[in-house]
Amino acid sequence: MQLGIVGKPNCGKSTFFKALTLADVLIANYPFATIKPNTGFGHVKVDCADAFFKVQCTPRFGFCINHKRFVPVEVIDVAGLVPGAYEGKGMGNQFLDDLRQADALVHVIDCSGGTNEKGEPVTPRKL
Ligand SMILES: Nc1nc2c(ncn2[C@@H]2O[C@H](COP(=O)(O)OP(=O)(O)O)[C@@H](O)[C@H]2O)c(=O)[nH]1
Ligand SMILES: [Mg+2]
Repeated sequence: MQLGIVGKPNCGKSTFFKALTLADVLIANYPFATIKPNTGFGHVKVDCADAFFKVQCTPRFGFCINHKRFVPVEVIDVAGLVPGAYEGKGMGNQFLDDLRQADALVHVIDCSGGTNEKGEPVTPRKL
């Protein structure tokens, strides 16, 4: 299963990706720090059926520790989306190509308003 991370530039997509995968990626306060997509694996922790059988399983994918199964999920972190991308602005539609394979998308949102639609840092909105 592949999960795609989407959102405007400079909103924290690579930060979220790094937290999920522990991969060492460039995180920077300017738009389009990520140009080539980053891919890595995160794990979803679920109860394993091996507890019922009172054995320790050895799964082919991911791993199992103390009856907790860590199911691998591939994550892909791409360049940001800007207005006019369809006309070739920013990274154009290239990021859509990178994301096409994903089974699900996670939309990262900058709730602080500290980044404008082009990914440039601006004064955060007062709440
Ligand atoms: N205040 C704040 N800054 C964040 C948060 N997540 C990321 N950042 C900062 O936002 C900037 C852009 O982060 P990055 O992950 O490179 O964004 P991307 O362009 O969407 O991949 C960096 O300076 C990060 O340190 C957050 O939750 N809170
Ligand atoms: Mg990034």
